Amino acid sequence: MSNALTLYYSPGACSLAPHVALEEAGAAFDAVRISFADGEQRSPAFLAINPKARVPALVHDGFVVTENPAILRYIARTHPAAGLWPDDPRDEARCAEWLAWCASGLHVAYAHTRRAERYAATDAGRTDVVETGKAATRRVWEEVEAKLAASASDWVAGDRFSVADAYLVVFWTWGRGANLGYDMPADFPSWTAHARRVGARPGVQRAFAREGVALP
Ligand SMILES: N[C@@H](CCC(=O)N[C@@H](CS)C(=O)NCC(=O)O)C(=O)O
Repeated sequence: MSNALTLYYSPGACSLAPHVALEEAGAAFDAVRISFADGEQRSPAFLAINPKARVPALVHDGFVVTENPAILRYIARTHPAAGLWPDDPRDEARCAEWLAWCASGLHVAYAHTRRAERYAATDAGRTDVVETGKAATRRVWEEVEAKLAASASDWVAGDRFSVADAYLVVFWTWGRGANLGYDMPADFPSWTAHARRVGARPGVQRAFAREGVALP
């Protein structure tokens, strides 16, 4: 059996998390770029891989995994030597907690600011969704900052880098993006210190470079 591993990603999107994880795992993989500008996430070829029309999608010997928490766990499980998933039960719970929060809290709050058409049908409704979403996103970003400020560890789940750190750094990059326009170092200093620790890692740097995303 071949050992083909392919990540479908779009530059700067949430697929940057598994991209980082694969590089940190030292995996041999193909990175296939999906252009949102060209609507490639809705192309028949991509819908055959992920009918949800979203990245990331990971394909391993024909086995398709979607959804960041599942993909990140799968990468960690299939590359155990990289130690990307904590061993200690409490660190593991913390890692799973961060993955869930990133997917259902940070990402969903942000989606209201960027993809209002998913949530309202009228101009007035969309304006309200964006404004309410921006307030909700700011609150959740402040919650992340408070957690990191209170943490004694360099990493979010235990005392070593894990897939949770790979996921969290994506939202740091979205914070500095034009849509939110936060001054991340000034307003979120503990999160910025964490993002810079993540960004100092060679595997992280390879993934950011391939996607053309500036390091924290
Ligand atoms: N719950 C999914 C969300 C995936 C998702 O929303 N991906 C975005 C990029 S960050 C996407 O593919 N958007 C394409 C679109 O909205 O058309 C996960 O965590 O993997």
